[in-house]
Amino acid sequence: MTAQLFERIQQAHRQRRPLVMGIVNVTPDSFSDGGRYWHAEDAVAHALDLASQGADILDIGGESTRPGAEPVSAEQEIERVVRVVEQIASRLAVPMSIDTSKPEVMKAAVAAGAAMINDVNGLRAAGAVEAAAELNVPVCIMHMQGQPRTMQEKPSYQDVVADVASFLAQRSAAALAAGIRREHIVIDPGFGFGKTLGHNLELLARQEDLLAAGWPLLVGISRKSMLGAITGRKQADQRLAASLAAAMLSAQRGAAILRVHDVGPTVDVLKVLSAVTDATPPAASR
Ligand code: 8Y7
Repeated sequence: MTAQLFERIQQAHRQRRPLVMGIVNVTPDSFSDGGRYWHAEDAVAHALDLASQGADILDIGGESTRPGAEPVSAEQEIERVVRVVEQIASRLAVPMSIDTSKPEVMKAAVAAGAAMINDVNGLRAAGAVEAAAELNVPVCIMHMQGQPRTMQEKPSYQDVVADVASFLAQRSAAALAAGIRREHIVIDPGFGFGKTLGHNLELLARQEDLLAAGWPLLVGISRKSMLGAITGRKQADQRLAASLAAAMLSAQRGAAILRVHDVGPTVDVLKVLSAVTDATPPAASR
């Protein structure tokens, strides 16, 4: 029998060999008013492409969580993602996570074939933690300060790493209390979600501190504006090299899952890291 997704995540965490999660957006872009079918087919084609590039997990999202994005209803989100999840499940064996904060969407997507929940809101919506417990799948609990629409206005922390770790400890305790299995919990510092460039850099530099709680860590930095700020590249699709450098740094600091747009190039980065790790003598003999 092939290993369950949670076992693969735990193994990636223990061995410090991250899985690659490919991003599949099912959100209509603001410049296009093309039919919903078109967007669904597009998303499925993109998922097939990411799978062929070596994605271990596909993250399916029907609501934009970018800074300034407007919220969508549960009905709209379900309409966008369920058909896509079903079509991918019928064509691919690659497990999917559902990127949502809404319990109704979690239930509909898992019924359609999703095998994991990715909640940027850390299971704080009414009914979310109970839904995740009932669905009995791995769940990523992410930290965010504020709400997507306004989170970048004035992010503020005492000590960003300690504050994020404390939030994640509280939310994972709430998850356990609601009956979510210990081996199903994954945490995420939420790069770019209510954080300045300085906060994001400190979180990446001190990423190992977040491993102390023992949970596998998911990291999403791919193409984010922090990389634009560092490199001066204003267009997100010009941030491949910066994204690969960040993926490497995060992998070296113990990430268990890397959430990325550019799956194939990230897989190559991880192969190089793994090859050098395999060739590194144990500390005692150095
Ligand atoms: C993250 C995420 C986004 C992240 C997790 C983007 C949905 C913004 N970022 N989920 N989602 N972690 N777990 O630029 O960092 O991809 S959306």
